[in-house]
Amino acid sequence: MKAYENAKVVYAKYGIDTEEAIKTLASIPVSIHCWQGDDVAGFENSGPLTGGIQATGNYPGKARTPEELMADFDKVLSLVPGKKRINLHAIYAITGGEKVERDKLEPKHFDAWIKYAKLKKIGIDFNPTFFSSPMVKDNLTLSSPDENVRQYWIRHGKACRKIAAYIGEKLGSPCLCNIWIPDGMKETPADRMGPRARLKDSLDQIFSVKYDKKYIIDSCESKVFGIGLESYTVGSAEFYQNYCAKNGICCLLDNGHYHPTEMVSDKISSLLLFNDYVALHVTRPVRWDSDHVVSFDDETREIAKEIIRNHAERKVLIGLDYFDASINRIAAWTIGARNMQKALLYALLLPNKSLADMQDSANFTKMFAVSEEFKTFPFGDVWDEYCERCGVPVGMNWIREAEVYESEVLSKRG
Ligand code: RNT
Ligand code: ZN
Repeated sequence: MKAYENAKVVYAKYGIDTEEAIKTLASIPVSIHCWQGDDVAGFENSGPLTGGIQATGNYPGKARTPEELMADFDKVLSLVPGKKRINLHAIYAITGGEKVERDKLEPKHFDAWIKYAKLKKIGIDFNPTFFSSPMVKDNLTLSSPDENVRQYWIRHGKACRKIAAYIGEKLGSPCLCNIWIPDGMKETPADRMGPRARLKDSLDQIFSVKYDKKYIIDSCESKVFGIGLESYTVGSAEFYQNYCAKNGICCLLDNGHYHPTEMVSDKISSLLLFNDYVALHVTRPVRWDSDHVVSFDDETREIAKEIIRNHAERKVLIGLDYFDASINRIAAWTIGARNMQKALLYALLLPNKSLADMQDSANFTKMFAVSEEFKTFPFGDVWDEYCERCGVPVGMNWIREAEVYESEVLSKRG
């Protein structure tokens, strides 16, 4: 008997319909970040990556142009099953060689990406880029005491929201526009309130322009610290949770942005109770916000479980955020995206209702025992079947394709 047919029977014994799981999985979009393809470089050629984030490694073959990045992303799309979106940053504007200041960016600079997305039948998400710029002054942007600097970044934020709304309208799918700023301090500040008050005012100005929610979903991403900014982060978790709650904006949780034993999987339900949407940056922090490739690990599965068992597939906007420059970037992209989807499928193949009943009847012994037993259920056979139906390589076959692409395309890049 085919492995999948066997798995189907095994799961059916516990009331789990693998066909239903496959169908649901195919409907959940995962927004794949474009910045894994070039170590968050973008197309401005304006200098190093700043903002307290870092891509480490020097693996050859990174994309240097829009054409290369799109070609690489094509490859990834062919290796990752299911529904995908592409997550862009403002520094990936396609300006035809012209230098365009961040505060002067326009929707037309993303027309090529819109065309690409239409061709690939995927949605686009968007991020203003508040880092890697000479306009970041003393590590501050929207919270800068220098009014020139602050206004520049406010204009950038406004320009980006206009672009995001345009993208959402053109593609007929709301574009998540996520604001993350690196603003912070290496040393203990003398004034914590001042920068936060300025950030609050900057956001008020940026969000004063109203767009149709059909086209844009605004979010803000908090953080605990960055490299060289260890002592103070202006846009902290409390700051944004309060700002977002008051202003009807979506919180974006990056699971590298909390204290090491603080889990994003535990935060999702609280936010779901009060909000239309919760956005995620799924990543893998190793000892710090290292942005390692997403693994099929406990926390990724736990995040997926929170989405699935709360039936929040439409409310939780799943995005990936990592940038590993030490391995083949196509493989890094593919592994992380496939792992996110595997985690969702894993969660879909659990007896979620029975487990919740065991919890409510205080049968914690059985709840734990059953959860552990399911770890060795034939989940992989359902995953393989899913990949096959989606027309992407099954099991390890994708690795060969990434290797061929490396030798035929990536290795030829200077
Ligand atoms: C940084 C944030 C942010 C960036 C991307 C490139 O710590 O996680 O989301 O990683 O915008
Ligand atoms: Zn992030």
